[in-house]
Parts: sequence; C-alpha cells; structure tokens
Amino acid sequence: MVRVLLVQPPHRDTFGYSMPPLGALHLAATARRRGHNPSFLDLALLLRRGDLPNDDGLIDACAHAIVAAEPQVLGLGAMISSLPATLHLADEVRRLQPELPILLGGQGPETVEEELIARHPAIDVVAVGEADETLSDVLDLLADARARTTLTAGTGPGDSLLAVPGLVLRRENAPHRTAPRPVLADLNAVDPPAYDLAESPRAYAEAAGGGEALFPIDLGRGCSYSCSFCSTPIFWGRSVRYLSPARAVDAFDSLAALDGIGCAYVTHDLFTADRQHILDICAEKQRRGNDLPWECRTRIDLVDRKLLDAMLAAGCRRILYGVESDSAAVLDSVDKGGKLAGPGFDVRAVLREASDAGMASIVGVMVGVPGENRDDVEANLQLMADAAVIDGCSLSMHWFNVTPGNGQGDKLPGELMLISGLHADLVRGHDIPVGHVNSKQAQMIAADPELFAAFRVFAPEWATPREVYLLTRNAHLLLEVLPRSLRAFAHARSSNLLDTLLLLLQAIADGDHCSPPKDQAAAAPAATAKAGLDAARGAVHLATERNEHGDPWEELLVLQRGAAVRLVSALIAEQGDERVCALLGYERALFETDDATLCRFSMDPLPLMRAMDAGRWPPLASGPGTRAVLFSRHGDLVRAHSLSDFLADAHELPDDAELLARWPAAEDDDVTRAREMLASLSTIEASS
Ligand code: B12
Ligand code: SF4
Repeated sequence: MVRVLLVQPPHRDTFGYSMPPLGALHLAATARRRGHNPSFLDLALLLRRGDLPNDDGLIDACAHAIVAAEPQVLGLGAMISSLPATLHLADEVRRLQPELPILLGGQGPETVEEELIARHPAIDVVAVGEADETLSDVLDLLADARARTTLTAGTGPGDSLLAVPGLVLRRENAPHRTAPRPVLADLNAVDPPAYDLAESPRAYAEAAGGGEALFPIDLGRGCSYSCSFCSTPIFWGRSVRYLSPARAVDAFDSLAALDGIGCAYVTHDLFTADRQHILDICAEKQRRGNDLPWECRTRIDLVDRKLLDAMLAAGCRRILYGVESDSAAVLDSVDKGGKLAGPGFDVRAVLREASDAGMASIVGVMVGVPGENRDDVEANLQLMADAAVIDGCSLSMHWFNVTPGNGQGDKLPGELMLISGLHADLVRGHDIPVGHVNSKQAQMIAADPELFAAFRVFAPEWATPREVYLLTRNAHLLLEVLPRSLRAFAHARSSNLLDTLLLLLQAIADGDHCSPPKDQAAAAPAATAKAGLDAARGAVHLATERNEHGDPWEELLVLQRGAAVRLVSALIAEQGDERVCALLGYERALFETDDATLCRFSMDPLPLMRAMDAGRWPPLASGPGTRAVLFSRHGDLVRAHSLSDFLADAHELPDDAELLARWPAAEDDDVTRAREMLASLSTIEASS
C-alpha cells in the first residue's frame, strides 16, 4: 500500500469557473481499488480561493503544502499551460524532500516525455497518455521502499519499473521509454472518479466567485479526425470509445448527487461522433429521470436537428463547436476539412437550427494560422458577428498555437516565436495577474523552445503580433455584445471589421482614446466619452512588461468584458455618426440591462432589424435573433417585457398614462425609454 498524493498544480482557469482535474480523480479511484491510499490536493482551487499567496512565494507555499501531506509518492498532473509551474513545483518539492518520488502525467507532457526526463531531474517518471492503470502499476512496485529510493537516486529505478508499459523514466541518466501501452479498449472498465476526494461543486463555484458549479464527466474519449493543430487524437487515439449508455447515466447520477452541482461538463472532444450511441445515452438518461443539465463539445458537422432535439430533451443545453475558420482553404491547410470545409456546408444554418431547437452554441475560431490572409480573418470576424445575433450563440477566439508533436511545429519550426510581453493564447490565465509565470518559469520557457513550443506563436503576415494579441483577447467579447454597432461603425467608415476592431483596440491600448472634439457642439459628448473611457480604464487589468528592446511596454493583458464594451462604446460614440450611435445605444442597453448572453439577442428593436434585414441599413449578411423580450433593471429587480408588444403599444398609445395602464409592471423609465427608442428608430428608418 502506497500513500500517493495526486496534485493539480497552481494555475488560473480562463473561463471564469473552475473544476477539479477529472483524470486525477479517476487515477485515485483505481489506486484505491488496487489497495493504495490516494489523496488529492487542488492547488489551483486553493490559489483561486486566496488560500495561497498569489506572488513569487506561490510555488514555495505549494511545495510546503505537499510535503505537509506526507505522501510516499507524489503524482503531478499537468496541462501544457501549467507545465512550467509544475516543473518549478517539482524542483521545490525535490529540494524540500529529496527522497520523495515524483511522477508526472496528464496531457502537458504529451510527446515531450523524453525531453522532460532529460532536462528536469526532479521528475522521476512520466506516464505516457491515458494512465488509468499505469499509475497503479507503478504504485504496486513502489510499495517496495527500495524501489522508491533507487528511483529518486537518478541512476535507475531497478529493473522493476522497466516492465511497466507506458512510461518514460531515467536509466543511467538518460531517458528510457518502456513498451507502449495501448489505449483502454473498454471504457466501462475505468473506475468512476473518486469525487469524494475533491471538494464539492459548491466549493468550486464559490471559489470562482459564485455562479453555477460545472463539474467534469468522462463519457467518451478519442477522435477519429486528425486536425494537425490538435493533440486529442495523439493522446487518446484515433478511435472513439464511449461508456455504455447505462454506465454513462450512472456517471450522471453520481454527479447529480454532489453538493451544489449545477451542470455536467462532458470532457469528450467529439461527443457526437457516434450519433446512435448519443441517442441511446439521451434516451437512457430520460428513462431514468436524470435531469442534470450538461454541455459538451463536438464538430459542427456532426449534429443535426433530430440529434439536437434528443440531446436537449436529455438536458444538454450548450455545445462548443470548434469551427476554427470560415475559410475552406484555412480549414484544409490544418486538415480540419471534411464536411465542414466542403461546398454547401453552412455553419450559420446549423447555428440557427440549434438556436431554433433551443440549444445554445459556443463558436470557437482560431486566428494566426500559417497561410491565413486578411480576407480569411475578416471572414471569421463576419462569421462571429453573424453568430452573435443568433439567439444563444457565444463566441470564442484563440491565437493558433502548436502543441509539441502534433505536426504543425514540426512542419514550420523556424517560424515559431516567443514574444516578450505577449503570451501565446494557450497560457492565457497564467499571465494574469502577473506572477503566474514567474521569472524562473519565464526563463524555462524562453530557454527551451522544443519543450515549450506551445508558448510560441506564428507571426501572421496580416498584422503585427501585438495586433493579433489585442484581437484574440478582445474581439470575441466585443463582437458578442456589439455585433450590430461594430458592423455599422465599420460600414460608416467604409471599412471592414478587422481594420475597425484593430483601430479601436490599438487606440485603447495606446491610451490614445479621445481625439480632440471636432467642434464646440461635439465637445460635450466627447467629454462624456472621455470620462467613460477613464472610468473604464480603471477596471482594466494592466501590467508592465518589457518589449524585446527592453523598453517598458504597458500592455493591456485583458479587458474585462464590461471594460472592453465601455471603452469601445465610448470610442464609437465619439467617432460614429448619429445612426451608429443610436444602434450603439440599443446594444449598450441590452448589455447593461441584464445577463448579456441572453439580452443581446432579446431586445432587438424590430423596425430597425427589419430595415437591417432588408439590407437598407447597414447591410447584414443574415437575420438577427427573433426573441423579442425587453429586460429592464430597477436596482436588483430585473423584469421582462415583450419588447415588440410594448413598443407596438407605445407606438399606438401616445398617452403615457394609457400605456402604463395597459402595462402595470412597466414604470415611468420604461415608457421614457420606449419613446426614445421609437424616436431613434424613426430617425434611423427615415435616413436609411
Ligand atoms: C475540462 C478541461 C478544462 C477545464 C479544467 C481542466 C482541469 N482542471 O483538468 C478548464 C476549462 C479549466 C480548462 C482550461 C484550459 N484548457 Co482544457 N480541457 C479540458 C478537457 C475538455 C477535459 C479534461 C479532462 O478532464 N479529460 C478527461 C480526463 C480523464 O483526462 P485527463 O485529465 O487528461 O487525465 C488522464 C491523463 O492525462 C492522465 N493523467 C492525468 N493526470 C495525471 C496525473 C498523474 C500523476 C499521472 C501519472 C497521469 C495523469 O491519466 C488520466 C486518465 O487517463 C480537455 C480535453 C480532453 N478531452 O481531455 C481540455 C484540454 C486539457 N485543455 C486544453 C487547453 C489548451 C486548455 C487551456 C489552455 C485553454 C485556454 N486557452 O485557456 C486552459 C488552461 C488552463 C490553465 N490556465 O492551465 C488542452 C490541453 C492541451 C495540452 N496538450 O496540454 C486540452 C487537451 C484540449 C485540447 N485538445 O486542446 N480545460
Ligand atoms: S480539432 Fe476536434 S475534430 Fe479535429 S482532431 Fe481535434 S478533437 Fe478531433
């Protein structure tokens, strides 16, 4: 029996929620079944909750927490983004407790296991790929104290571990790879995760600042495609494996029993690969009356209306699609192709169909793909703007980067670069606040381009790295909230979305937000805009970095959504014409009234939208969302009205008292706003 401590190293997740690493909980369950004594320590959770110092003392504090738990074996699980912190942590633990064996696993070490063993002496063993049985095989042997001692001595673990498939370890000071371990043929044989070792979903949600607790659930693994930027098929294999429908619903049942659980997060990357299997899981979930909501990830060319309806009925409420690009050439260049890049496949139509079914979508796109040109990027931004007005769609945009061994880095190694002050999208979350990648980790990354390829990016030809950085940080936030205003503003400037967004983001980042008022009449709005900008800047996280010339470079590391919207709105308000400003007023109102993910589709001023649909002003490629609900906020009270009805009544009844009598829930403010809207709409319609 071995006391093994499985640790999630400190990192910040980037999506505003946090969850335990499911892999570690699976491994713990197997270790327990096989007679060992596992425990679990989530340093990312402790960091998030403020139980660890968020400064240069972080790694030291983490190492002490590990040693205090008195494990006989330490298992660290890393994503590639958390690899530098993990290696730093391993060094510190080794310094404090030299005889403690340290195993590394997870998706971070994928394909660089030898380099890790060769260059990081604190790591004794790396588990390759799926490690459900591997860890326990190692623990069985490390139950022998002598095996533990020889392992950490660095000269060789004795011959016993060499017989365990799926490892890379040190033998005579050189990396040695044991026999490959095939992926598990039957996922039903994997032990259900030991959720009892982790804190509750409620605790995770509270640490993330409230909101809904989203916990991972492992219902399937693997992907039969081979997109060249993606590590999934390499890690999990090119065959798709699932839990049986009965076991899948058992997993939902165990999750549903956890304290505070709000939603299950299906970890499989290609969940709908086997359509019939998903239909069977959904039917079984409904049959058993499990109503836990869930979300999943898949390709957008692997869903259809019947499947979406069945998933929705079984509680699925959101799907993340890696759409990546609206250009077939770009998709083909990264082998994403398939039906998605084929003629006749219409991403927007699928998103609208999902929306009609009532299913929310997240549209993920990449920029900075080698070979991509300005038109390709513009096409992606237009796709995002189209998606943003489809009810239930949200957006995500990533700077293309490589993971070692996935083919891309091998093809174009010379073109990868590390830009000081700018971190690859993969590591977003580490750089904020500054200190997550401390100087030791930054040196590690800079000194080892092979191991840390994912921290480097391709420099595209269509923009400077800084522009790509600003775009990938903020474009999805802005397009999600202000799709119509941004389009209208671009149109008014006779420009496109790419140049318009770059202009706005550069102006904000440079602090050059307000040009002098053009005339006296414009002075007041400009002053208001300036005050708005100044206030918004207070909410922006700033950090001082040095660029490659050593000059201080104050970079906007991230604009919080509210700050991004306020800053850009203020700029548009300053520079846009009356029509653009009216539209901006609507979208700002949508954003500020309530939950933006709902409201931005909801409060479409219908006459304006009709004008837009008809292509009269400004031209839109596709129609807007259709739900017409007006939310209004009064202090903490949010009330919903049917906007079209309310506006229609306001139009029909010029007498405020009559209107209020017909709408008892409405207040004077609503009436005033409706009158303002109608006035603005008639101005817009008249001029369009
Ligand atoms: C859930 C998830 C998240 C969650 C939480 C992750 C967590 N705490 O574990 C959140 C949303 C926070 C997240 C964030 C990010 N994620 Co993520 N995420 C996933 C996802 C969808 C599921 C992970 C999972 O639970 N898998 C199922 C379990 C069973 O597998 P597993 O954890 O890998 O564990 C197995 C092995 O790795 C191994 N193992 C695991 N731990 C250990 C420990 C030891 C000691 C040993 C021996 C073995 C071992 O054994 C396990 C069982 O076989 C994966 C995709 C996927 N399908 O795996 C992406 C994935 C892990 N994420 C990825 C990325 C890129 C990110 C982000 C960088 C995204 C971004 N741009 O911000 C951030 C990074 C956050 C940060 N700052 O570090 C990549 C990682 C690529 C890589 N090679 O490392 C993946 C693979 C997606 C992809 N294909 O691009 N992510
Ligand atoms: S991007 Fe999606 S479809 Fe492509 S290999 Fe990765 S998981 Fe499979």
